[in-house]
Amino acid sequence: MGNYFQPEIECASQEQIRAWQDERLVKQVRRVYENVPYYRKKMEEKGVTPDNIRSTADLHKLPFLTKDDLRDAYPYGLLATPLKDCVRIQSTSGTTGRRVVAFYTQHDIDLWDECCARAIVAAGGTKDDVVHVCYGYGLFTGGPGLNGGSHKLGSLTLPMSSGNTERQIQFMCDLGSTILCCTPSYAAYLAESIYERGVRDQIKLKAGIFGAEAWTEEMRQDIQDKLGIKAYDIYGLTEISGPGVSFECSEQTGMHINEDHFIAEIIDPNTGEVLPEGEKGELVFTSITKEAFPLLRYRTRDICVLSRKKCSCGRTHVKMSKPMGRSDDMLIIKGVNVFPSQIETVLMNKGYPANYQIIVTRENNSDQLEVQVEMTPELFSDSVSEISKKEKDLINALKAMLGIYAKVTLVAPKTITRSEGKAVRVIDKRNLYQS
Ligand code: DLL
Repeated sequence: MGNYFQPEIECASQEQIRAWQDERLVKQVRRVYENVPYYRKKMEEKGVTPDNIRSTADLHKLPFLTKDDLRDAYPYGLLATPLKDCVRIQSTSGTTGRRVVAFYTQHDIDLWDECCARAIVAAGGTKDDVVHVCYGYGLFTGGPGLNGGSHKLGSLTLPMSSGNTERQIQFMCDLGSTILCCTPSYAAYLAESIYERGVRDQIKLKAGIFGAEAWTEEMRQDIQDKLGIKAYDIYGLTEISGPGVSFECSEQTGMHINEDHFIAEIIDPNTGEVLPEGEKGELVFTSITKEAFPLLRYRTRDICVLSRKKCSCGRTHVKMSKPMGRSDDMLIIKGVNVFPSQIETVLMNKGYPANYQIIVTRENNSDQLEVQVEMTPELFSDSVSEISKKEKDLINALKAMLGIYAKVTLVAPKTITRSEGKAVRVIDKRNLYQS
């Protein structure tokens, strides 16, 4: 239990942060080189030895790791400690190919819990809070991560896991949950369900810590208004530990990366070249304190911008923007790059709820984009001609945003399946047509 706003670390000077990173990187590279033959081979192929890495200025000399490497090295190939020193595994939610399995020593779990405790504190949490965790538990890192952070802080932790919305709301009312942790899509669903049951005045929530999937500023506003809370973003990935790699503070303008544990770079996803601060590109992480599964220069595929602009909360750790898409889930439709977040922005700006699905098909060798959007009960009671006017209006707004035509279908309330974890927003059927 303790105070997890750690100003001596989180508000350290840039020089101090750099000094920690330099020292930890040098040690980590040597450890990995000596203990992970898979990465040593990659370094040798690039003609790099630990002697070439004397500070973070040399980071760019190291080879990248990708998800393919993790699959090739599955399950033990990237372990840097003996398996007997590991106490836990977690795994990605990926459904295709071989799963990614990450290992943790007790030290790794302690650091991870600390990162999540910092996130809860940055959202206004204290030991007096009741932290309602409805991220999934088990192999997914969401539940265990926030659970660990809440314990570390000494808050009362409700390990709800996902699903059973009725029980979630009941516990929220009965036990006075003050901080909600779940995916933003589930938060939106909970907000809708709380409203329908007319129990909004019985809940004591003050903040939410939402992540694991992309969500827009418009969706944040909607959740904040509906639940009467402040909604904070949290980011992370299984390969680098889980949630808490970065988190939002009171400014709500990007997420501070825990730079005492992770070095972030932004690269051009096509050339691999490191980009200067402020440029948009793919986020790459090097974990400098992890023992069991320390990945060096891991390409996340998330597209972001980093900023060292002074933050009003006092924290000095670099901030990453909300991921603006993934270099691998950007859709190319009729040759045009389309990010699902652009579509969400249009829908939310037009006042639609965050229940939508993007369906891509190929007919006669031509890509077709369809956006199915759920109507609110009020909209649903409109006349057919009114609804078709609304569809036309959305088609025009999407055309202005994306530059291409999208068919819009307004569907009845509650017809799009709700997610209790990460929402399935995109159904790309084009692969089905490939021979
Ligand atoms: O989603 C870890 C997590 C759990 C983060 C709970 C936050 C809260 P994975 O399942 O390995 O881990 O998925 C990692 O999810 O590379 C991003 O593409 C996406 N992602 C995670 N957080 C955010 C976020 C967890 N705040 C992948 N905004 C990452 C947008 C996010 N995308």
